Amino acid sequence: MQNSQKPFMITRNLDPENQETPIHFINEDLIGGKLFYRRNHFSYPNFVSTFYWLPVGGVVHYPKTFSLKEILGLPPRTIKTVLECAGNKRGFFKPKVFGDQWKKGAISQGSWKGVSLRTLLEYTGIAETAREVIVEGYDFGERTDSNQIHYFSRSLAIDKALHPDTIIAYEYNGEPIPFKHGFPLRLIVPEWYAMASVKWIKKIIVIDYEFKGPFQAVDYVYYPKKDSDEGKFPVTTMGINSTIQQPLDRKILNTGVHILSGIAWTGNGLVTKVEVSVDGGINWSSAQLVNVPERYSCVRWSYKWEVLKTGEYTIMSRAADSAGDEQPKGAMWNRKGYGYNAIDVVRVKVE
Ligand SMILES: Nc1nc2c(c(=O)[nH]1)N[C@H]1C(S)=C(S)[C@@H](COP(=O)(O)O)O[C@H]1N2
Ligand SMILES: [Mo]
Repeated sequence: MQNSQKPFMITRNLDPENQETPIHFINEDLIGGKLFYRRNHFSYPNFVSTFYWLPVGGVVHYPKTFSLKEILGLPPRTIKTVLECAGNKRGFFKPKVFGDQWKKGAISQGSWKGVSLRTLLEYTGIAETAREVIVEGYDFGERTDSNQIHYFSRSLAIDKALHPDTIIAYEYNGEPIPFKHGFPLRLIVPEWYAMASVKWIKKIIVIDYEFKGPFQAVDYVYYPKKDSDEGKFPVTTMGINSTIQQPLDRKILNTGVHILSGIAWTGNGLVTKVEVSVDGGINWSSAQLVNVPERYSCVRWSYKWEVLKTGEYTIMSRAADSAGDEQPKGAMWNRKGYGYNAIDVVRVKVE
């Protein structure tokens, strides 16, 4: 019998649209546009894509405005990557923090085709004094903290901007990028939390100073203290992380064999190991990696669990990466709730 049931998005907000992926029910390697989480700071932008041009200026030798056709004609680069919102799993921080209470679904994976930002900057050249590259989106709105209107824009330090895998994408999974995910052009910055991957690119500006826009210098900054900004530092690469997809939290199971499964990913090298505990973290066993770890991508893992005794069980997953990082027992608390990557936990009852 064919199972025609389909998962749906989990709504956190409608305008701006913030919806999470039903990650527990997704086994595909590439997440299609329909179930790709949506995270927006503002209402969707209005612009006429038939008149689309991309200006690249600032401290460059030859400022240039690229047509879409020109960009499509440059040597392409395709990157399969995870995009994870820095606020993914925010809802699990203790004490709780303010902001959308994302659970585990503010994450996607897909294949992005485009041109290296580096290639565009080779056409314009960059001044010796160049320090950062600002990428600005078409969407804008008023911020709650300042009542000022801002465009969504972010910068990258020159070395990151010139990394060949930092691309200006025009295709997602072999199709033009879906509008909600940044059509026609979106910056993709692998290994970094997804705030860096600016959608609906309006312009690119090379600067010789430090960019201080609010999505750079106010938001997407870790503030370890509740009442002061002491010790703050910017949000950049994704931490080592894993998510148990099955079984779901608080599931009731029978005795016998159950396959525990999930995903693991990192912004620092490769996932090297995923371990599972079925006794609340006392004993750990290696999970089987279902696919060979690749840079930028999720690893799928599974573990065959035979349970003969009834009772309550705490199941955990813990991943490690080639940078030598391992998921911590508790996430590093920070006021805005970014980068939650504690060991994943679900509880089940066997009866
Ligand atoms: N122009 C623009 N780009 C943006 C954002 C935005 O609000 N506007 N949100 C950022 C954040 S915080 C995330 S997590 C991802 C979300 O991308 P998605 O909606 O395609 O999942 O886009 C990033 N790029
Ligand atoms: Mo995000």
